[in-house]
Formats: sequence, C-alpha cells, structure tokens
Amino acid sequence: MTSLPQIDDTESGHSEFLQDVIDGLSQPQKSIPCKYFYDAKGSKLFERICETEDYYVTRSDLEVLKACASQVAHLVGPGCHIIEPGSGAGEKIRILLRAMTDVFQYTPLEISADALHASAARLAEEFPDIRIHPVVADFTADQDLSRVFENPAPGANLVFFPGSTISNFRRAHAGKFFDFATSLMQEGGYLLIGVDLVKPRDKLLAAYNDREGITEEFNKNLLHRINRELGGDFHVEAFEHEAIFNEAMSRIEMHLISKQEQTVTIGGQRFDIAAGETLHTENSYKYTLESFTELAAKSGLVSEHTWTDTREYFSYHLMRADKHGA
Ligand code: AVI
Repeated sequence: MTSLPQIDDTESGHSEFLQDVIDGLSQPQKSIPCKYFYDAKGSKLFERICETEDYYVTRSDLEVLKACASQVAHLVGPGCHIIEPGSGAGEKIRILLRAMTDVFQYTPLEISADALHASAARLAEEFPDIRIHPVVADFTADQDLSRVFENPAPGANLVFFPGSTISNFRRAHAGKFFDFATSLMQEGGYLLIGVDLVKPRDKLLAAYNDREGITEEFNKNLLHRINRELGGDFHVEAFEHEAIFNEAMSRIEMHLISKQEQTVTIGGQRFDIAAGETLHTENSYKYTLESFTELAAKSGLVSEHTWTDTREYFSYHLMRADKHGA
C-alpha cells in the first residue's frame, strides 16, 4: 500500500524552500510564501498570537465551533469518519469529538510527524472508543489517498478544516483545496470549514498589528529562518512589520518594509532592496457569508448550514457537493 508523501526536513524540502524564496524575491513586488512562517519557532509564535487580546480570530472560532458542534453531529449522523487536513496540535477536534458520540474514525493529516504523533497519542487516551489513524502528509502537495481510506466507515466522511486557514489561500489555491476536500468527502460526505469574516477595519488592523508585537516577531522570523536555513544575510533589524487592509481585495496584507537600501545574497543570488521597498509575506482574505458561498460554489460545494457568532466575526459552513453539478 503506498502512503501519502512523507515530507519534509530533507534536501528536497530545503531546495524547494530555496527555489520559492528566489522566485519570490525575483518578482517586481518581492514576496515570500507564507507557508514558510511555520518552522518550530514560527509555530510557537503563532500559538502566542492566538492568545493575544487583539487577535480575535481564535476566540471567535472557538465560540462558533462550541455552539455548532452538537448540531453538526446531528446533521452528519453516526459512524462518520472525520478527516482533518493540517491538523497541527489537534486542539479544535476535541470540541467536535466530545459533541459527536458515535465517530468511527478520526484521521489527522499533518506534515510535522512529531506534532501529529504527539496529538494522536493524546486523543487516543481521551477518546479510547474512536479509531485514531494519523497520516503524515502535506495536504498542499499531490496526494495518494489510499491510506486515508484503509478502513471504510459505516457513515459519512466529514472533512474538518477549522481556523480559517482558507483565508491564506488565493482564489486558485482555494479552488484546489476544495477539489482536494471533495475527493476526501467522497459520495455523500461533508466539509465543515471555519471562515473569518469582514469586520470593522480597526478590529482587523489591531489583530495583525498586536500591541505585544508578537505578529511583528512572527513576520520577521521568516527572514531569520532564511538566514539560518538558507545561509541568507538579511539585515533583519532594518525591516519593519506592516499589516494593511486592502479593501479592494478584501484582505489583510502583511509586509516587511526595508528601512534602508540593502543587498541580500541567498543561494549565490543577489537581490537589491531599496529603502522603503516591501517584501509581501502574507494575505489573509476576509469573506462575507455571500462571497465565501460564491467561491465554494465555483468548486461545486453548497452550504447545508452556516453558523456565526453574535457579532458575525467568524463563521462555520457545513458543505456538501452540489448534486446538480458546479
Ligand atoms: C493561519 N491563519 C489563518 C492566520 C491568519 O489570521 O491569517 C495566520 C496569521 N498571520 C498573522 N496572524 C495570524
């Protein structure tokens, strides 16, 4: 039986990182893909962002998830197989598993084998009646799903994608994710997805410019990581963190602005950075209920049920494949 690809502390992961950085810095608007935020230090910093008062996203997400979990259990029915791409520390799934009394199997897919096995062991202890089936996988890469479906479930498949990770995907990438989710859902399955919503600008800006400066540290860690792992020579302290709301694109953009002219060498290539020039490091799209529904419909997914908190800061959508076709 072939397994999903095992990734990624290897040479091929390293050279992909180098190539992505070189490609990004070669564009007129220099950029670095946001997936590289999450080395061990970056993942810790992200956890600390989630605990800040300014970053409303995590609290709103948990509020809606706790409120909708038992209804989700009722709608999806018994004997289901929950599959979570990018499960990370596996905290939010506990809310769902507590509400769903008759789950057949939980399959977390996670690129970091250490995080995956640690969280699977904790869940197996807390939920001894549920089959926990961890699979090391990069869900953004090409997939062989055979290991996910080794044990056919009596009920429906439920793909769980909390945390508004979809916010960090451009439209084309979101479409690819929906296609991947649809292949995991199989016939009659569901997608439960968390989506952050448009809200007053000051709230959005505060969340990505937190007063404790942790988002700034998270953003700059990307340059430290390039210096450390790729032998780059960014003068990190000569950059400033900036997060702006691009209203036309309905997205928060994170940038690093160079305070001075500098030349950076990475992998034998030189890049000139002017004073005031920015490196674009992340997009975080903010949806309305309508704009998200429209986006998912392009991939043939329809909302069966939607939940929000009272302030309408965050939403969960239980989606199914449109029987009438996209
Ligand atoms: C992971 N993702 C949903 C976060 C977001 O809000 O876009 C990443 C993040 N970037 C800065 N703060 C949090």
